[in-house]
Amino acid sequence: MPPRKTTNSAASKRSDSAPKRTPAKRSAKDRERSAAAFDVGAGGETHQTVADGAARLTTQQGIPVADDQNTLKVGERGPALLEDFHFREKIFHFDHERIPERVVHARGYGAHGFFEPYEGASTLTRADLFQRPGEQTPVFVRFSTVAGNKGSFDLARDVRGFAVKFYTQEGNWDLVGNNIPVFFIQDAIKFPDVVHSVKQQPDRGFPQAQSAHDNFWDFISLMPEATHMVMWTMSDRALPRSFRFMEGFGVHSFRFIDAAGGSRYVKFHWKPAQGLQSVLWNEAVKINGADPDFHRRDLWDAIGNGDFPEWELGVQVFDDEFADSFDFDILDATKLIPEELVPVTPIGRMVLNRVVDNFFAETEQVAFCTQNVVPGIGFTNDPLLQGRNFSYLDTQLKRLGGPNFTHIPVNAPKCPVAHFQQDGHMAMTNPVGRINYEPNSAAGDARGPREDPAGGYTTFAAEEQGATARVRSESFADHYSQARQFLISQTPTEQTHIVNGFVFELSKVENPDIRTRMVANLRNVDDTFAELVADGLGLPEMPAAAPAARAPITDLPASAALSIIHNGPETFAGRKVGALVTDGTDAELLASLRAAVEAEGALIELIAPKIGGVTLTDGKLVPADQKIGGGPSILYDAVTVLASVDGAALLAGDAAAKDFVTDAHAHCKIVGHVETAAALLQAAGVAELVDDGYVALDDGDVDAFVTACRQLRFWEREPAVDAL
Ligand code: HDE
Repeated sequence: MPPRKTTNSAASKRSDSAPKRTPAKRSAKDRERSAAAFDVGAGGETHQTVADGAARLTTQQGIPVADDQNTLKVGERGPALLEDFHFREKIFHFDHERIPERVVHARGYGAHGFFEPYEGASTLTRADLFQRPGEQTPVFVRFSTVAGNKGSFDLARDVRGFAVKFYTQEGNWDLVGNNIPVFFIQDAIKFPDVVHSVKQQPDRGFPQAQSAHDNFWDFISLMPEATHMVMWTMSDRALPRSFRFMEGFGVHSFRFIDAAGGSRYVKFHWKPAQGLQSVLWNEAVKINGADPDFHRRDLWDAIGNGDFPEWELGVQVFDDEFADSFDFDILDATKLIPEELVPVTPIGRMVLNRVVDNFFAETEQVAFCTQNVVPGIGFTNDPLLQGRNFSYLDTQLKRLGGPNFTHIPVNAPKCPVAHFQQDGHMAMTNPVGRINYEPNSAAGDARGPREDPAGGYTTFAAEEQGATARVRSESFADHYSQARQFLISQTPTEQTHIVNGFVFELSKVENPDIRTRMVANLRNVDDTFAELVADGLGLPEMPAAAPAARAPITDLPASAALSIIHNGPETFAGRKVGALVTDGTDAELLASLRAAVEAEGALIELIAPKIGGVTLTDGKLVPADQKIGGGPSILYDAVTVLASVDGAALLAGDAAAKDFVTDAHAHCKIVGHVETAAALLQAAGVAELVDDGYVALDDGDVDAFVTACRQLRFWEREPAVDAL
């Protein structure tokens, strides 16, 4: 077949496929319209054909397509024909591209990697993936926010989901956790209520992806059991700098079953090798505008750059004796077990080293189910966990449209699968042969699979007794003691952020009674703390403390493990410096700065007046990574201001350049600067405020800058800045 002419002429293409009308029959108006349609329809695009060696375009049925630009019509302007099967199939498929988004955790981002156990893990559980030290088990991880819809922004003040699917040789194990070790509620029956209260209000359809509104705080203020959790969600934990810099928790107590069939309780912890790090609220608000995809981009870029994020899996293992002696019920998901009481034992590590090929196929279709456990891992009676074990399977049916979602590659086990389940929507892996039932009298392979009493999953034989009742155990009644323990475990900087978090959120609440009720609850956590919140809200008078179901324990010791600042990294590795440059920036300094930052395992991006770049002192043009305004300092962990005298004079009148500096200062970032940039610092209003978080780079001491960056923030500046 002669290659079709590649042309901008839609008219000539149209004449290939559309029934022809003789020019004589066309009115002048027709010709005019046709010419206009040609101009608009062509849109300047080149119609690309197989002539350049590309694969042949087909329909879903494999039928080769000759024209993908025009629907089938009668005449050039005539009615479209229903027989246009290519058009109908294309639009039909497009109309059905979306599947229901997750009712919670709709916005998320996933990646592939592996898990490998350490020596000794096999003594704790018979689970196959822990048996052979160093042997890799593939994993898929999806991080998420909870409240926002799929298209919401990444830096919501919210809990983050941390869901891991282990494709073990004995089936898929899903550890569906969060980045906060406790939860809002104790019993699964309240889950729809807490989720309704936080998501957009049903009449107006907003607010989106935020808890700062009446419905949420109304519910929370009436649910004392949520107090511990909201201490966490008002803290920096709810504003992670990156998925890479946050912890993960299984939250519930699970069971480890060992080779002898013995059971001990276990709580799971993921600790990031990169150290913990969060952003400030004022920063988060701005990041959401500048880059709503900040977290997903970070993960995508880090893996793409070969800077593979890594977490250590740790476990707190304990027995009934500890459970009985503990001040709280180990089945209560609003409580944690301090690491000082039961240490976290590292049992393996997880590395994420591969981004998805297709977001929809993998990240959107991945179906986590808490009830996916493997031999060696079991449940407890935590009423939240028991409820989840119903919910996740049920939700997958709705989202993925049928019972065969395990046939989708991201959900399919990577071990042999054999059963007599069959048919249903989209059945992809189908049994062969005649036998689809058991028992059967067939022989050999034709028999199909059989149960394995010794190696198969056996539920731990827990002794259970009691009368059927809808009750909440008395052992779940303490709602405030651990909230207080969390508070006193924070550094003063972090405590201030928690106060600010409550003040911000409750200031968005329109009904003053809700604010008062919430402060009344917080009095049970700590009086001074409650007073600070009340003062921030301008509450006319302090309410009496809310009646507590059980008097709080006030002498629980602080736990350093609960603070982010106490668990920061010792390096600046994995972080990013934003360097503001102009024409005339010192080439030598920039080169040594880049070398020092990269030697630390961090990245540097150049931000310049124009994306085309700047000419340095050596006369060379270096391209920029961002134009000022597109690369505000909120997107970086530390900044340097390297403008030349002329460049600084120019930028002193540029609002985005001034914001770059002012924000870096307000967000307590480490700022490297040169004397020549003084005019910009002056214009940004920080020239007189230079403190120990500023590093002068004029003498080329780039190492001092990198060393300062390791502290991530210069928190001593914060009281003076008060960037609420
Ligand atoms: Fe979930 N949760 N959840 N949850 N959850 C879902 O399942 C549910 C809870 C968590 O990246 C849903 O597939 C109930 C605690 C994560 O795909 C749904 C209860 C924790 C993800 C569901 C809880 C979580 C979900 C929605 C109370 C931390 C995202 C879509 C009993 C330990 C997984 C879906 C992903 C998702 C139900 C409480 C973590 C509706 C009923 C506690 C990380 O099934």
